[in-house]
Amino acid sequence: MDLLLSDVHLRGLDDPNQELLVQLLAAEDWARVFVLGDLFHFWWGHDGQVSAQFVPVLAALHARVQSGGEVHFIPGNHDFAVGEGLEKLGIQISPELELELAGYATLLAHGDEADRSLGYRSAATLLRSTPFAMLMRVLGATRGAKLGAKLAADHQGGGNERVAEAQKLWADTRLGPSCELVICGHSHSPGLHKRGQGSLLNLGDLAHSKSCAVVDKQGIWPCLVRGGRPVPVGPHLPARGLRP
Ligand SMILES: [Mn+2]
Repeated sequence: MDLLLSDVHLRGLDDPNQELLVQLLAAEDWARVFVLGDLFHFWWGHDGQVSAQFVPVLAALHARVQSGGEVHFIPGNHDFAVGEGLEKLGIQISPELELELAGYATLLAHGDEADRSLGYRSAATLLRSTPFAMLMRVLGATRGAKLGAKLAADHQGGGNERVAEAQKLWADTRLGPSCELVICGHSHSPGLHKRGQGSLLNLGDLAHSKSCAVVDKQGIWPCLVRGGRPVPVGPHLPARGLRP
């Protein structure tokens, strides 16, 4: 079975969602774990170091790799400067992933690319600029993390419906003969949407909705985490053979 999750927005050792995710990662012998971005509320990869604040979840992800599983990480807008620390743990990093899931030609992405608003685009451009990277280098890990925590938008729960609508239109530009399913996060609005040329599955967020998805032989199941385990909710995408 595979596990798909996004938007945990982990803040540190005192964040109860860190233990929740550790439990979820240990709940099954997951063949593949796909983390679709914003695992951390703020992450900056300083020289391949990892923050002590996130050791429990990093150890749990590394344990999946050591038991023969695959762990894939698609950086989000809160953890795009991923550095080499995660790769050293055997976690595979890619900006997007195209693969077959339950018989569907699938694209996995964080989903922030859908937000073309000026405010979001200018903030994203600034944070990804060379001067900002130089500033983070000067500040170092501890002071950099303090600045990052201030800059990271304060998610108080609830989905962003404007972004969720923009993601439907963005998914339409990606769906087609070679892509039948788009899976993303970012808007914190879980939902399975039928579109003209395929489907869009938004994973929602593990931070507040406690939503994720599981893939097994029967198909792709939107889930809520209850007692550290994924519990299917709502309609699922039934598995099928790949089209010739
Ligand atoms: Mn995001």
